[in-house]
This record gives sequence, structure tokens and C-alpha cells, in this order.
Amino acid sequence: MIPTLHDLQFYADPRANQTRYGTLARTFESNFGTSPQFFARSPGRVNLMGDHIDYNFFSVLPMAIDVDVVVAVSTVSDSNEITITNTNPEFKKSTIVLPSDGSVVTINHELFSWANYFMCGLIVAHKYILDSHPELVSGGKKPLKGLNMTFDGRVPTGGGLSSSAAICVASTLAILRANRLTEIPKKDLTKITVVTEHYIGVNTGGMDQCASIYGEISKALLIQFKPELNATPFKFPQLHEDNELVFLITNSLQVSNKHETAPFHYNLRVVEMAIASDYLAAKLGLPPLPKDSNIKTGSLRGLLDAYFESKSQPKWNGKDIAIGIERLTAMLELLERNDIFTSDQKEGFTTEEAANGLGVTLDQFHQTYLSSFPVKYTKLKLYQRSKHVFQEASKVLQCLDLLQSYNGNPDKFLDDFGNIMNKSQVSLDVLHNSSNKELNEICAIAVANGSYGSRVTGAGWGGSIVHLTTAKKVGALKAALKTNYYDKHFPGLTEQELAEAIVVSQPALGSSIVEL
Ligand code: NG1
Ligand code: MG
Repeated sequence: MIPTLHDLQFYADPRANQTRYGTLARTFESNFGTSPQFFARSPGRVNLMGDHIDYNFFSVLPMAIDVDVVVAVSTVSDSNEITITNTNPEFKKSTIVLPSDGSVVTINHELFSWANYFMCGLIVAHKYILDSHPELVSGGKKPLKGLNMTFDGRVPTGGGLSSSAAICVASTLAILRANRLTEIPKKDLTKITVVTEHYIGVNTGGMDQCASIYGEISKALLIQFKPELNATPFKFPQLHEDNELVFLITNSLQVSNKHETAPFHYNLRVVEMAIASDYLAAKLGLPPLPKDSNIKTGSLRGLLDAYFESKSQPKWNGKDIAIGIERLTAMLELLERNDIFTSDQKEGFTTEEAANGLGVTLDQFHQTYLSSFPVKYTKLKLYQRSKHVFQEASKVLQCLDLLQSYNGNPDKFLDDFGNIMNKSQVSLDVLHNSSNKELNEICAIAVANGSYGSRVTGAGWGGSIVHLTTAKKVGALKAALKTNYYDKHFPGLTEQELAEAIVVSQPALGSSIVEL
């Protein structure tokens, strides 16, 4: 269930900021002339291990972070309107009129505004109420309750920390609670919010919302996609009385515009991995893979499952560490066989070579792999991309193993976990090619100045780096990054901009309702 925290018991968590809620309540009062009745909140997230494997259905290991979106809410009797305001003056007040026949609102795509993210949350919450608790809206004949709302977002936008998931989930949760739904299973909230951003045309997967919802203090989350989307929390060890483990997340301030770069970056990786899955299945003499990828082709997880099924092995649950590592290692060994990839093929495939390898015509190849969205390449790096995915999926399990088998040696834990992060960074750089000179530079500065492990997190080609460190080392680490990276590449940065670029966090509490 989504936790409800009473009387701001939330402050029992020493990291929560009491004055923030007080300030937000006062802003709400000055906006609306009444006090809020409750707060709904949902945090950002950072992925600790497992990048570019979620769309191959291998599990990932993110955590919710301390920065979140909080919304103060009160119901307005006899009103058909929801008025939303924001503590950030850039985001202007907006009023949404709820159709009086009880139907679900629609989004005007012409007007791009922050309110659209709220609307996404509103739509999925309304549909959920109609499906599961129609009595709350007289079977769909009555509109939802009129509301006043003030949002306060602390998740930096555009840095890969999922501010969009945080605002969508906080909005959904606020609407549900305002309409008298207080017992909300995390599973249901995840299921309905996973599609929120699809309403504004962004085809996101499920990691972001799931991590924001399931976050727990001091815990990383294993997010699985098969057999269904769910999250299992795993506790980080308590290191020392006076020295805690801390994650530092630094925004490289290199903007990777996903829309412009997708044809040769993100979307090309989706396509390369899809081709690699079907190519490897053909080479291994397996029957055609289930068409479960984003572009309706095989996936690398589907390949692994099919391979072991062909050996009459029981299905892997995606979670059992020993079996997983053993199977992923076997897949990595297969990639090295000369009859799978010749040394020329390891360099990459032209379109013709890939079509030949798959035993399909050029037309069929275009139709199957290149027609979903435009991609640009000279060579398809099937060997490198599959190697990255199998290695990275194995690293998620290795991290999980460290979390579960901690035996009271903090230095060893930090070294081991950090090492896996550093190796993942090499894989992202060398095999996946989503790092670059500046991102590598940030990692090198950090590792030389108190980071145990540093890696690009999220899509890459810019965006953020996550570093593992401790409370005692974090000050020096921040100072070194400021001097050696930010001052050098972005000399004009204001203090506020720098503060937004460097986020310090421990694994934080996920979505919750705070009752007053
Ligand atoms: P970021 O860059 O954090 O939004 C993107 C994808 C994830 C995942 C990572 C790479 C979106 C919204 N998210 O994350 O699903 O594939 O890249 O691991 O596109
Ligand atoms: Mg997002």
C-alpha cells in the first residue's frame, strides 16, 4: 500500500525538510485563502546499475532519491474546476474544467505546458476510479472533485532524474486521495502511472514510475519487467555509525536532445539489439523468438530464455542470482565463438551483411527492423551491443549479491560495489558508445577524488553521472568536481545552477500521502 504519514510523522525521517512543507502550506494559503488538507509526494530516481537493458527486459537497479515533487491539495465543494499553481513562477497557474457529464478530460497537444504532466496524472487516476471504484463518481455520471493545488518540485529537470515521472505520479496520487481513495496498492499505482506520459506522446518504459513509487529509505530497488513489472527493495548496509554511504549525482550539463539524436543514439541501440537478438537466434539454430521488443522483434532476454529452453532447462525467474549469472556468462561465451561472429563481423555489419546473416531479403530487413523509426548508421555493432547487455545484466545481479551477502566489511563493500560501477562505465563507453570524452572526464575526476565508482546513468550521450561515496568524502568530491569540471567547462555557472547540477542523495522514500 502507498504509505500515509500522519501529523507529518514524515519528519521522523531526519532527511525530510520540515520547513519545506510549512512554506508550501503558506504559499498554498496565499494562493487560495484556505489551508491544504493533505500533501501527495513522489520522488525522482537514479539508476545505479543496468543501463540500456530495460528494453531487453533484464532487471535494473535504481533507487528513489531525496528530491521529490510535493503537491498541497484541498477540495473545493460544488466546483467543477481544478486549479493548479506552482511555487516556481515559471510555471503559470492553470485551471482545468472537469466535464460536467463525468467524462475524462483530454489534453490539448497544441499548448505545451507543465499542466500537461498534471493532466496525464489526472486522466489515469480518473480512469482507475471509473474502473475500480465507480461508486465514487456515481458510476461515471458525476465529475471528480474540484480542487486547489500547489506543486513544489525539487527534482532538477532535464538531468535524467525523472522529474516527469515524479510530477505525474504525485498528480495521480493526489487525485485518488482527494476523491476518497486512500488505500492504494503500489502495484495498482504503478500499473496506471506507467502509461501517464504516453498521453503526451512519450513512449516511456516502466522503470521511472516504478522506482518513484516503490522507493524505500536505505534501499535499492530491483525492478523486473518479466513476468510482470514489479520492484523488490534491497537494503544497503549500514557502514559505520558516523559515516554513511551516499550517492552523488552530477549533471554533466551536456544536453542530449533525445528527439534529435535518437536516430543515431537511443533508437539505434534499440534497433541494433533487436537485430542482434534475431541474428543470434538464427546462428544458434533456435526457433524464431517471441516478438516482444519495442519494435516487435526478438529481445536479448527472449534469446536467453529460448536458448536455455532449447537445452530443456527450467525458466529463469529473472531474480535468482546464481542461475542468472551462470546463464549470462554462457551467453557471453557464445558471443566469442567464431561461428557466431567472425573477427570481421565483430567490427560491425553493413545492412547487406546483417540481412544475409539473418537469411532475409533487404526488403524484409528494412520492413522488420528499420521501419519503426528512422535510424542512421554505417555499421551495426551487433557484437558490442549484445556483449554490453549481457555484461550489464550480470552486473545488476552482482550488485544484488553484494547487497545480500554483506558481511560487515564496509571498505570491501564500497570497493566491490564501486568496481562494478566503474566496469559498467567502461562497458557503456567502449561497447555501448553512450559515454564520451567529457563524461569520462567527470568519472576520472571523481574516482581520483573520493568516488568508489562512477558511471553514466540513464540514456547517456550527456545527462548525469552517479558516484558512490561516503558522507565523509562527499565534500571533497564535490569541490574537486567543481574546480576540475564545472569551473573549466562552465565558468559562468551561478551558485543556484551549480546546486542543481550536483545532487547528494541516499535511497529515499517513494510516493506517499502526508495527512495534516
Ligand atoms: P533516461 O535517460 O534516464 O530518461 C532512458 C530510458 C530508460 C532506459 C535508459 C537507459 C526514457 C524515458 N527512459 O532513461 O527506459 O532505457 O534510458 O538505461 O526514455
Ligand atoms: Mg522522463
